[in-house]
Amino acid sequence: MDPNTLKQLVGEAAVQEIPDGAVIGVGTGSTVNCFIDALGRSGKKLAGAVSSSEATTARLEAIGVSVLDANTVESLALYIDGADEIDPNFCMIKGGGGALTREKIVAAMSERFVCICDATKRVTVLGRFPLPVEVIPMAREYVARQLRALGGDPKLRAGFTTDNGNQILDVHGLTIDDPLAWERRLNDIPGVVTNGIFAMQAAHVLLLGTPNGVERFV
Ligand code: ABF
Repeated sequence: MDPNTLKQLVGEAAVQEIPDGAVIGVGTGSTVNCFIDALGRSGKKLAGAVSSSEATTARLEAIGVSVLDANTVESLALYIDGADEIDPNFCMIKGGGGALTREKIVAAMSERFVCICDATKRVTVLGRFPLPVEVIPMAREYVARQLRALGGDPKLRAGFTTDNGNQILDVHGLTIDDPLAWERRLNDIPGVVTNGIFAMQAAHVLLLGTPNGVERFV
């Protein structure tokens, strides 16, 4: 089954997770785009959505969903988003799409994180995918030196600026065997806005697209 079909399957399955009339958080990426398209086809009514990126905002508004300012919402019923990697404890690497900061904020606002991805994203230990780290531009080289001292090989994501006006270092060569400790350690580096380890905001539900259909794990 081709990857896009798997994304469409999990996108459709995610629509079923949404309570009627809910306010939800929506992530970013191609799998999330399949979810938004399925939501548009479903006729399901939402009270609104908080978006994790300008790209997702545009796609939600195109299907008539009211995109709310996060500052006007206290909590969200659930958060639906993809991942670059997910481990057996539902800790993730995210940020390949460059939206990790707003994704982590909206995930933190949500009661339940539903991760939608295909089986290729499952790993035993995080780190094969280069870890995105959003940095304040004036601190980029300082942060890069700290990441090298931790054993990483940071590469500037060329020509890319996040929705927040920051830059991203993609860090190769890390073995993230303790995601929570690594997330906290990277958060402590001055100049780091967000790192792409989602351990404090791990998923609660995994909808996994497989050749046999969608498998649901909790
Ligand atoms: C997004 O989902 C990003 O955090 C992550 O990089 C991306 C995965 O994108 P895709 O669904 O296109 O594989 O939330």
